[in-house]
Amino acid sequence: MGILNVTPDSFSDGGSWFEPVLAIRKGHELIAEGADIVDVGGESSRPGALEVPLEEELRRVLPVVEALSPHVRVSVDTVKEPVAEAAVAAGATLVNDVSASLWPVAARHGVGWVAMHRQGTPATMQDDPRYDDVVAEVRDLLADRAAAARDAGVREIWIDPGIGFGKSVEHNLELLARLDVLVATGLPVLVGTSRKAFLGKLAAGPDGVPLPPGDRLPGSLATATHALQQGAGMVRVHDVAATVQAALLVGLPARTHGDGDTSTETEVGW
Ligand code: HH2
Repeated sequence: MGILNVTPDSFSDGGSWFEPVLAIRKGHELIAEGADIVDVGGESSRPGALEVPLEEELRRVLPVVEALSPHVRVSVDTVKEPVAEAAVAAGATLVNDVSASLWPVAARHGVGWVAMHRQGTPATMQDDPRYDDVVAEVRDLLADRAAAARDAGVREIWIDPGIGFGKSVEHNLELLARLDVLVATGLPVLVGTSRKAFLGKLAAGPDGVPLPPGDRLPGSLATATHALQQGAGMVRVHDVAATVQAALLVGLPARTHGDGDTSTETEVGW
């Protein structure tokens, strides 16, 4: 799943493709790099982010969804029901829901739904996140929501531990280390670590200064391949080409738009 933030303020790519024409071009790049899904979002959910008014979020997201959906599967990254509704009408077939509450939209329209776990809201979620048992609490919440969605008739349900959403560095690492617990629910698992702050903190130099988002590719690749090896069915990433390559190199059957069979290709030179 390639990330396409049509926002001025996303934590790593904010403002880079805020104009629809640039966002659509970026979407085509993600497709060419091997994204199976392009995830279009019009509101940042980074810690401290402010809510975007409904009309503005619709203005950002809809032209991009409409332009890309004939070419690739499009998901809409929103917590607003009217945005999810409108994006589905414009061609999105997956609702990526960091609030884990929009399953009625997916049920009404027969589209897929991603339920992500978060504690708190972006305004305060990183202040002092606490859990007795982060892995069990995340699993239980997601399993409950998935059961409600299934009862409502949703057929495609993904669960996502919500790395960085009301979680300390240790919480994130524990969730990644025990991903098997989520996989054991039998629901397909999506994981999003790409360029997130905990990677910058873990890789901080001797001065203790965390790496900025643009320098977090190594950690992003390591955690994405780890997640896939632990049984995640999908990773949500900014750097699609590098992630596909990393997944292939460790022997994972990364899906691409071809048939994925590279065995007959001739190697030239080194
Ligand atoms: N992370 C972000 C946004 N949406 N959706 C799912 N399912 N899982 C995630 O981990 C996830 C998500 C945050 O990353 P990004 O979109 O790059 O940043 P921002 O929220 O600042 O736009």
